Amino acid sequence: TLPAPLLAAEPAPLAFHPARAALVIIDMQRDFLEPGGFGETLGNDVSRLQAAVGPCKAVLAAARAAGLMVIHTREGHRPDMMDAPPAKVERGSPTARIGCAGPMGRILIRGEPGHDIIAELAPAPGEPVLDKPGKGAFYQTDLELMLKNRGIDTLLVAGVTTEVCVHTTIREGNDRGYRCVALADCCASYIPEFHRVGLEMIKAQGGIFGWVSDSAALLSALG
Ligand code: TIU
Repeated sequence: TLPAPLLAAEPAPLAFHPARAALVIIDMQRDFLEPGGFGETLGNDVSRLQAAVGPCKAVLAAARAAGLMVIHTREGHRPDMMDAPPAKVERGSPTARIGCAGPMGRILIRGEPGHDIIAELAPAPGEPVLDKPGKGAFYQTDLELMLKNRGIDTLLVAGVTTEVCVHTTIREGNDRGYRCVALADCCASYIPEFHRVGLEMIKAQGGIFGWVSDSAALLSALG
């Protein structure tokens, strides 16, 4: 068997087996990245998330070429919104909250154009697309079962936003025993300071709930 590649990361390099690693791309949806979607209704400048698209594209291509498991997630709710907690829905403005009609269809609702993953990062046939009702990818989904069935022990995490869904997923994965690596330039936030500090939090205290690496390091490790 081939030696495990070493991924340059902080606070320390990490050896990983490509057959036991999954690239998890979090919520690269039109609702977060394009004007008129959920992210904008929350008062954000959605253009800030564009920085992650190119690096995500590069790691997605490399992961596919190396045969890594690739998982895409989408945050959103059933059209009947029975899975949307009132406490989450009621936080938005009454005319532009989850379930309201917007330029890309109903905001954050499954099946609507805004809920789709952006075209640049479209899932390939055979790549699981995981619909999640919350911020974390483990909560009320079959992610853990899929990872267990494939013998995955390392999660390479990309997507948006760094301090919300990426963080929550890494925290959930860390508690379940997965080595979780945030790919810094493949993640982005509406709030640049939160992106920076969010990454710092993961790798502080000796890597308190994960590692931080980036696209160049992953491409080099897979190359
Ligand atoms: N608002 C924000 O920063 N993020 C979210 O609501 N969801 C995700 O991070 N996907």
